[in-house]
Amino acid sequence: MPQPVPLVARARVSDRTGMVQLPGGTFRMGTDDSSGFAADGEGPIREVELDPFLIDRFAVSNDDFAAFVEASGYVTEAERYGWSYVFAGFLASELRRISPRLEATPWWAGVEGAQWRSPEGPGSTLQGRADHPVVHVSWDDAQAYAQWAGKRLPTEAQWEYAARGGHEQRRYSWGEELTPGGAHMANIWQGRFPVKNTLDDGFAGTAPVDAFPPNDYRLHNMAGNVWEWCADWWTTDHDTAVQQNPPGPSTGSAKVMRGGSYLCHESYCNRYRVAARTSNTIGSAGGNLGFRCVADVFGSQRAT
Ligand SMILES: [Cu+2]
Repeated sequence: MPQPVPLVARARVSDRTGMVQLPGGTFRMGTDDSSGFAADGEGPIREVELDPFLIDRFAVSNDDFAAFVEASGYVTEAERYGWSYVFAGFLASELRRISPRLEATPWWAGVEGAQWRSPEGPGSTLQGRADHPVVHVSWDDAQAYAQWAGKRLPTEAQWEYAARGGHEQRRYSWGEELTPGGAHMANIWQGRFPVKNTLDDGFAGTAPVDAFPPNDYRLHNMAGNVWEWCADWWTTDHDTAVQQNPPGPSTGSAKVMRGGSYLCHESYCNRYRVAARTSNTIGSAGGNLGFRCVADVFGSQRAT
């Protein structure tokens, strides 16, 4: 057996702009922490082995997505359907009045004309948000971007391994405390959800993709800001045998999302924890859902 090398020390920035190469190896995925959401399938903890891979240091930005659309002529699903979900608190009163709400989560309004270029519907623009994560992109849209970029969506195991930053079983991607020394480490909700956001972290909606300190793998916003699509179909029933490069279930009805968003709040949904997870159907889009990509390490082989 070779001596284990600290994972953090082995991560290095790749030649490929904005990506970092992670060493792979074995890590413990999930959590058995009772303060999490057991029904989400956060546990049980299981050992996963991964080959080395490259991952974007940032979520795909509006500028990145614009380059893709310009080059390919791609039209997103929210544009084709003609509407998407927007946090009602961001809407002008007129739009708020006419936009239907979701019954269980009335802070979500279905807004006609909401799409990646107009995140709050008609009249809203990306001005000042070129470096914010693209939102209102479905899983299919994210997949199309990744293919164009010569990349892939991360498997859920890759995503969680990356988010953990080389540390075993911490609560957050930066450590154990939500605000160490009073510092905000992620773009989440402060105040009383969903009526009052005190903006202690500086942001109501999305923040720039490089906002907040990176984790120890130099990855930004693995918690908060926007949920990130993963490649895997959703399940809450995990294989506990040691798995190598698990791709998730072979089929399903929803795809995994990880990381939490600017709407996550301690009292209601603390899904900015590094083991937290949720799902959405592949055609779904919303104002707090984006993605980042991974790629293979060209020509490399994992030492066995
Ligand atoms: Cu949440």
